[in-house]
Amino acid sequence: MSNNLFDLSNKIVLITGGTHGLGMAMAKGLGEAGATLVINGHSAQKMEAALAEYKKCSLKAHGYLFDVTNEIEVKAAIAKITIEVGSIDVLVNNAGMILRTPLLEMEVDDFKKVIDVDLVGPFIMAKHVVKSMIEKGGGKIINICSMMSELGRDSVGAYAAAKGGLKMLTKNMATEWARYNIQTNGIGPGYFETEQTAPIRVDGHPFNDFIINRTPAAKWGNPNDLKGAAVFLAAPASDFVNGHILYVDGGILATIGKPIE
Ligand code: GCO
Repeated sequence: MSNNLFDLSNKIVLITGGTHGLGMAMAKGLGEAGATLVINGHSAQKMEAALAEYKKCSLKAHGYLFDVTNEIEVKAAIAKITIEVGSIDVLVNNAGMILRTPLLEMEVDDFKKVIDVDLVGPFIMAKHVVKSMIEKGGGKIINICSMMSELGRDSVGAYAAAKGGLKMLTKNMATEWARYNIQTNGIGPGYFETEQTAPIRVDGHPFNDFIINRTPAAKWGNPNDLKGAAVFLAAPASDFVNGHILYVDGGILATIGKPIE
């Protein structure tokens, strides 16, 4: 069996929202496997700090600032990346946002904003990256889903709608593009130690206790726990995997949970 199943040398990986959090952790894993990283972000300050971090880790990384929900910006950025770095082999649709507001209180514009970033953005990105993948005979798309692709939770209804949609969009991308040797899959992170979850993770916060109880592994995930899933779905090892959402959740989706002691 080839020992290159997990080798990403000579692969160009574009990861949206790669300036921090889970995106940076997955990007580091992909870079450590040999990939050249193309990092999307929307903050020049965060990008500068992120590129310094990737350099400190001796990883090849290029930064591009653009809004994944703006098709004109996406088209221009992908054209620029293709000229300056090369054509994209792996797209990781990681950029996302969340607004924690009960549906009854949520403004329609806020609902639409979450859908735009978390669902329409990945569609726009994939639509414009897949063309060159088809031309060169293959590629990989990894959409970052969520526990909310499967479960609801108070106050994250827009996010759940978007991430549930992203799960099905992943399956439809797989359906339409697998014939071109493009594998489209998802990663569904459980609850991780990130900026996004910081407000609900503080010691003593009822949600923190809830997650520790609800997760069979009895802990929050460390972003580095996602590296393996990202490398697997970006590498030749997953060349016959299509439309699969790989949940990295410490067992949350495996169980109904246990009584709170
Ligand atoms: C929340 C959390 C979750 C996690 C992640 C779970 O408010 O419930 O932010 O949404 O971030 O998406 O998979």
